[in-house]
Amino acid sequence: MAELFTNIGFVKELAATADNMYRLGWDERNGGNISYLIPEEEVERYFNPDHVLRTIPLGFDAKELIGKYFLVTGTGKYFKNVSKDPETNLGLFRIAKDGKTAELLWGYADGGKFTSELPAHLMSHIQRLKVDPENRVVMHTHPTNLLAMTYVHELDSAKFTHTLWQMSTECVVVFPDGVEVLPWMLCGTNSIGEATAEKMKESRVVVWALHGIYGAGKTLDETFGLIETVEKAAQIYMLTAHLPRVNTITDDQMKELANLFGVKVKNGILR
Ligand code: 2HA
Ligand code: ZN
Repeated sequence: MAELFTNIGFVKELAATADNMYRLGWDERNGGNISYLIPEEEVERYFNPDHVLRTIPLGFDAKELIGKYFLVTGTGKYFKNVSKDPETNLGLFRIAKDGKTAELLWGYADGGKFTSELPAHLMSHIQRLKVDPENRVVMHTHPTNLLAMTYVHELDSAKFTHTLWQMSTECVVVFPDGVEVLPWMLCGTNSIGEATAEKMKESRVVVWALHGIYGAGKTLDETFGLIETVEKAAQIYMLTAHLPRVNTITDDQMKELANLFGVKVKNGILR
């Protein structure tokens, strides 16, 4: 039975995403975490919703998400191990009627629990669902170049966004809502969760300075692609920041791109 569960589409999909992220060097040791909202009818194809293995306190109030199911990476677990042993490294739970408890239906097989960053994940889901009812994914990871960039670039969100947009032609089209940057904050807390969710009102990408990134989207592919694009831009920045800039993408060119692709760019960034 356990083996059967590892063949479920959404479990395989999340494991493949963790593999890709690990392979790119973004998720050293237990770095990174993913939460994936699974529609009730999908869950009920495989699981008896009345069969709760155990309950785990959330540590905050997620009443907006009561009854929703999430597949989430485990605390202390390594991305490199997810596809080898999904049942230990992932868990599928429902937010209980009190809004403050996770009802585990599958996973965390060694007695573990969800990521320490669950507040930032669930608070971000709540926020993104208000902006986009189809949002299903929140992803946190430590992309190398993006992290490096937060050591050498001003942390002003508008300036950071403008620099990233200049770093490759497709950026303004892939993340027209830009990135929002948070200063260094203590991770794993409700306060960084609240700050992240607040930023998620404005943007699907939130940078945690000197730590990593949060991305949100409708699918795992889309969210991974979003972070991949931001990270590629940061890589170009880190490859060129110390060299004289001879050429650049101008604001007018970015406006032309936005017009061509029909995207609305965040206000206050292009002149
Ligand atoms: O869970 O990345 O931010 C490991 C982390 C914490
Ligand atoms: Zn982290």
